Formats: sequence, structure tokens, C-alpha cells
Amino acid sequence: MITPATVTMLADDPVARWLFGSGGRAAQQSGSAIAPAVDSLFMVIFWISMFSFALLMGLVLYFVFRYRARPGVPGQRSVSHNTPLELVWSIAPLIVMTWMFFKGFWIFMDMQIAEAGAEPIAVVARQWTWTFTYPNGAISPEKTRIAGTDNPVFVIPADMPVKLTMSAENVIHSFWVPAFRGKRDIFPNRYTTYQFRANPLTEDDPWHEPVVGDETRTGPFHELGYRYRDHYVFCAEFCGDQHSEMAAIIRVVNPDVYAKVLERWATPDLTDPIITLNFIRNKYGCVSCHTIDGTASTGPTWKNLFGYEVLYADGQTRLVDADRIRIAVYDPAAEIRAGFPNQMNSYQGTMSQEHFEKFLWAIQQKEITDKGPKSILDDAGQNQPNDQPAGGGGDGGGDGGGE
Ligand code: HEC
Ligand SMILES: [Cu+2]
Repeated sequence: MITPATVTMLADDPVARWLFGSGGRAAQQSGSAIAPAVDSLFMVIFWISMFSFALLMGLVLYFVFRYRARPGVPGQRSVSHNTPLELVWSIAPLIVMTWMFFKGFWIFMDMQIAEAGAEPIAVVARQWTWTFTYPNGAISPEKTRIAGTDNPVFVIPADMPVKLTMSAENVIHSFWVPAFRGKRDIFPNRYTTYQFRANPLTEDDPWHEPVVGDETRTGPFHELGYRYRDHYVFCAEFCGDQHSEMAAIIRVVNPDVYAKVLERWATPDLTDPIITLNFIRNKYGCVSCHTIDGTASTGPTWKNLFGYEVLYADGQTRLVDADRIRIAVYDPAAEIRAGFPNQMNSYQGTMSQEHFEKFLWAIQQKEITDKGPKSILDDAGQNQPNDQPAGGGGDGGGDGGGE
């Protein structure tokens, strides 16, 4: 769903204007040090191509007219060979194309090889979202709504080299920030790197007013006042159903703000259920399929899930209790919710027991379900004599799945 806010955001974004071409050349803003080089090489190659096209087509049309068949004029025999001419039309393009190759190759290498002292950030791409892990272990808990889905917001220091080391969880993705001009594929079985230096911030960039006393905590680092510039991140490799929604925001901020934000992100307040759920959603990518505000996505919303009776694809209605949640996370194929696709991967071996317990705790608090807190968990064990005790729950689910 595209909301008016999204439209305004798209219309205001120089990258989007550049992408969708309504702003002309002035809108082709670049966000990184390398972008102008990419743009000018692109334009040079474009005009060389235009020139070659015009020359070739011009000659073709000229010869078609000049040597057309006319009554009474015998056809001319083709010239079979002209060494000087052939040398010229082989060597001249060779020189131009060799130049193009090296020029492109050097820019490619500049994007590939990090400057000394570059800020190392680990990127994980998964269906269908991104996780950045910063050098201090921080993970962004911030998100913003773009076209109906929650997307993560990452901070990047302005005018500092940044090196991304990227891997994918199970299919190929491609990291693409149009404003930075580079694009790099991300694979499940190896690391690829991408480096850039975001342009310094200027007076023209927006200023984020600090928001005081806002309890909704949805805006990025709302209580800080700081200058910033946002860029879109897209996935440029078709990677499944929601490939087109695999977006994120890279927010360029000054290094001092960057440091502050990282410090805060490294210590999310996991005594707050909403912060905890957002932390889990971003760390493990649940955010691409689950909302916490009641809207349906690829998977059921986590709002008012725990403690409710829900229908499963096998026709059974079950109470969503601790065992249901455990099966959902560690063996999702075993019990599929009616009306939802079997698209969730198991987090067995990916999500630690500690984080699972945090998730389980958070999802049953009254901030997220009006059947919370706690009492349901206590009751559930007694009401369901067939359930395995917590330790055996995973095994039971596995047997039941039978696949
Ligand atoms: C690729 C999309 C996707 C991702 C990523 C994903 N899920 Fe799901 N999830 C689903 C779908 C689809 C369902 C409904 C089908 C089913 O029950 O397996 C579901 C169901 C659930 C349920 C409800 C099960 C029930 O019995 O009501 C929970 C809880 C859940 N997921 C938790 C998580 C958690 C926690 C994560 C991240 C660690 C996560 N999911 C990541 C797609 C996803
Ligand atoms: Cu992708």
C-alpha cells in the first residue's frame, strides 16, 4: 500500500527523482565520492555510442541512396579489400574500447577495495530484509514504513570510508544504493565487499528535530537533534515474492552522531517488550514478514497472537501458547496457520535460546497482546495435557510434521 507519506517521500528524494526521471539532469544527485566518476564515465560512453550510432546509420543511409539500383546503371562490384581503411576502423575502436575497459575497471576496483581505516560493517541479506552489524556489535532496531512494509534504518558516517562485508542467508541478493551508484551481488556461500565514502553533509541537508516525550518510539533515534541525509537501499537481484519490498534506508549522519547512535544500539533496552520485539525482528529479519501493529503481512501479525485461539491449515484450532511459539520458530513447517503460505524458514541453529526466551517473554506482554501477561503461559500447560513439556516441545513438533 502506498500512503501519501510514501509518495511525498519518493517525490522529495533525489535518488527517486533520478530513477524515475522527472527531475532532469539537476536531479541526478550523487551521494558518494565515487558517484561523479561513474556518472561521467557513463555519459562519455553514452555519447561515444550516440556518435557511433549516428555515424554508422548516416553512412548506411547515404550508401543506400548513393548506390541504389537504377535502370540503365550497371551494379558496381564490391571492393574486396582496403588495408589502410580496415586498419583504421579496427584500431580506432580498439583504442576507444580499451580506454573504456580500463576506466570502468579502475572505478570497479575503487568500489571493491576499501581505503585504509574504513569502518567495517557486516551485512546479511535474507528474504526479504537486511541486517547491518556494526563494529561494536550493534544492530539497528530502527525501522521506517515504506510502501506498507517496515524497513530497517541504518546509520553511516558522513565523509568516512565504509566497507561492507556481505553474505546472504539462502538465496542470492544484490546490494544497491542508487545514490552511491554501485551494485554488488551477495551470495550464501562467500563474502563480497563493497566500499564507499558518503558525501559530507551540508546546510542543505535536513535537520532532525529532537522529539521529546514521544512514547511510540517509531522514528529513528527520535530524541536526538542532528543533520542527516537518507538514501534508499534496494535489492537488485530477483529473490522471491517480496523482492521488490526488500528496501532499507541508509541514513548518513556526522561521525559524532554516528558514534552516539551506535552506542545506544549496542545496548537495546530488552526490558521493554516493543523494543525487544523490534530488536528480534531486525536481528533475525522477521521484520519482512511480521508486523507488531496488527496488519497482516506474509506471516500473521504478532499483535494479539499470544493467548488467542487460531485456526491452522490442518483444520484444528489451537491456543497460541509457549509451545506453539516454539514450534513456529524452530519447526515452522510442522504447524502452518490457515490462510498463510509455508514460507518461514526454521530458526533452529540461527536464533539462540536466550533470544528465543526474550521473544517469548515479549510477545506475551500486555503491550502486544491483550491476553497478556504471563498468566496464559502458566495456564496453557495445565489445559493441554497432550503437550510435551517445554524441553520436548520441539521434538514433538518435528514428529508431527512428518516431512
Ligand atoms: C519469509 C517470511 C517469514 C519470516 C522471515 C519469518 N516468518 Fe514467522 N511466519 C511466516 C509465515 C508465512 C507464517 C504462517 C505460516 C506458518 O505458520 O508457518 C509465520 C508464522 C509465525 C508465527 C505464528 C505461528 C502460529 O502458530 O501462530 C510466529 C510466532 C512466527 N512466525 C515467528 C517468527 C519469528 C520469531 C521470526 C524471526 C525470527 C519469523 N517468524 C520470521 C513467515 C515468516
Ligand atoms: Cu533480495
